Amino acid sequence: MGVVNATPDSFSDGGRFFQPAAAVERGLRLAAEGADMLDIGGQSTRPGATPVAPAEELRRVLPVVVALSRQTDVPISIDTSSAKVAAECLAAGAEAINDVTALTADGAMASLAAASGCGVCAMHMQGTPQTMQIQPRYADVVEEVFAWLAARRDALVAAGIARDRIALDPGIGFGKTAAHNLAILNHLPRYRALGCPLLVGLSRKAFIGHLIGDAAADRSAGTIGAVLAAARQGVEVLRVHDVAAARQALVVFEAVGGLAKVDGRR
Ligand code: HH2
Repeated sequence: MGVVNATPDSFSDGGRFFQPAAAVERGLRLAAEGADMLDIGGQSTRPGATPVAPAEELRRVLPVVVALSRQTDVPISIDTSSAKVAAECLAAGAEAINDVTALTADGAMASLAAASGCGVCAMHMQGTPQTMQIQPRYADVVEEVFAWLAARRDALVAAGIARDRIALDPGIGFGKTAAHNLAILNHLPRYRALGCPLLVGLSRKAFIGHLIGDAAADRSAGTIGAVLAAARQGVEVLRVHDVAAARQALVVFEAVGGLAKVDGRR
C-alpha cells in the first residue's frame, strides 16, 4: 500500500504532495512502482496534529481520488475518520476506507461501509492523535491490542460489514512507546488468530529513530528492515511511503528464501 499524503503537515513528507497535482503525480508514480493499493490522506494523524474539518479534508483529497481513479486501475483507499469524506471518495472511485479510529469516531462510518460494500481497515489507537503519546500505558500491549481488534472486528461484522472485507492493524506509533511498538512487531503472528488480513504501517516511524539512537536520521533503510520482518511474520498489507524500495526488497527477500521459515513448506 503506497501512501499519498495530500497534507501540509504529515510527519515525514508534509507539504511535498499538498497540492492536488503533486499528490496525483505521487500516486501515479507509486502505482508505476508496483503499489497494489494507494492510500490517500488529507489529514495528518501524527502526535499532536490539529484536527481538520471534513470540508477541508474533502477539498484536499477529492480531486486526488477523482484523478487517480480515472488514471490508474490500482485500488484506492481513503485514509479518513469522517463518513462525509469517505462517502464522497467512495462515490468518486475509492474502494476502501482506512480509518485510524477503527470506525469509532464517526457514528455514520460503519453503516456507510456496510451499505457500500467497500473494504475497511480498522486500526488500533490508544487515545487520540492529540493525546496518544502522553504516557501510553498497557499491562500487556500485545494482548490488549489483540482483544481490542477482536472486539472491533466483531462490532463491524455485527454492523453488516462482511468479515472478508475487513483488514486489522495494530497501529504502530498510535498511543504506543517505542517498547510497545517493538513488542507488537515481535509478535505479529499473534494477530493472525484474528482471522482477517493484517495491515501494518511502520514506514519511517519514530521507533526506527529510537532504535538507531538518532531521531533525525533518514529512516528509509530501517523501514525496509521492519517491512521484511513484518512480511516474514505473515503481514499481508504493508503501508509504505517508498513503494519501489519496499517492493524490490520484498521480491529479493522472497527469492532468496526470506519467507521460507514462515510455513516450512518451501
Ligand atoms: N499511519 C499513519 C497514517 N495512517 N493508517 C493505518 N491503517 N496504519 C498506520 O500505521 C497509519 C495509517 C501515519 O503515517 P503518515 O500517513 O505518513 O503520516 P501522517 O498521519 O502524519 O499524515
